[in-house]
Amino acid sequence: MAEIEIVKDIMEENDEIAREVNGILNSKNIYCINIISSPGAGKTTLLEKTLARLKGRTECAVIEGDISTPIDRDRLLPHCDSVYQINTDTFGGDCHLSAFMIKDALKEFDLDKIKLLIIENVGNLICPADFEIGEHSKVLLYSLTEGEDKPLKYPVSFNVADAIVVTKMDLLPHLEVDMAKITENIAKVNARAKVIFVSSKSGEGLNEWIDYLTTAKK
Ligand SMILES: Nc1nc2c(ncn2[C@@H]2O[C@H](COP(=O)(O)OP(=O)(O)OP(=O)(O)O)[C@@H](O)[C@H]2O)c(=O)[nH]1
Ligand SMILES: [Mg+2]
Repeated sequence: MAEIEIVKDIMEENDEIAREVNGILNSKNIYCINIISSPGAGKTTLLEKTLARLKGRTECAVIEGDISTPIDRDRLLPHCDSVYQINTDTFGGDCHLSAFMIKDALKEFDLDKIKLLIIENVGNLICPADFEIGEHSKVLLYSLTEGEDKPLKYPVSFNVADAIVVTKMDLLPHLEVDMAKITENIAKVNARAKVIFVSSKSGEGLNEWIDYLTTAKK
């Protein structure tokens, strides 16, 4: 019982800080998305392409979340000056980002110069779905190589998403993947999310993704 109370307190405190973060972002007119996926679904690769396309159009900042290493930050720095890496091993190795980490990270940016804040959460299809971090929308990436059953096995992550981006579409000819099943299983757990099919390698769907990102409303 006591353990349940502690977990409840942690979640309530996190939600309160998330509301604070959201308020800061709103006061600066910054739109924020939280990208969630399993490890390796293609988050950083999609961000490389996204930042390259948005250069000169939209002022972006990125917060990278990983348990350790600055690898993803270093991949994005050539495309964007404002990239900050959070390594959760300094907070005990959490498998997700928390709102207090984002609140601290905001101090690293000139918020008057940013229009879009993209947060790449720790690669994990379970914990990030439970933690609000002040974002306006959650985007779930789902790569073709993960199999058709993932929406059914990880329903919470799929359900909280405002948009679901099916990645690595260029691999379709090489995989035994049933696209109808993928679409059907997504719809079973989340019928309201916008679903976008992309390949960061071939460029398929990237225009639609960029349109979604730049026209998304708070
Ligand atoms: N064929 C193909 N491979 C891709 C695509 N996008 C990413 N990859 C590959 O998938 C692997 C993982 O990509 P990342 O972008 O690092 O994935 P991630 O989700 O950021 O990974 P973590 O941050 O570790 O969770 C890399 O080898 C990429 O080159 C794609 O559209 N097509
Ligand atoms: Mg990554």
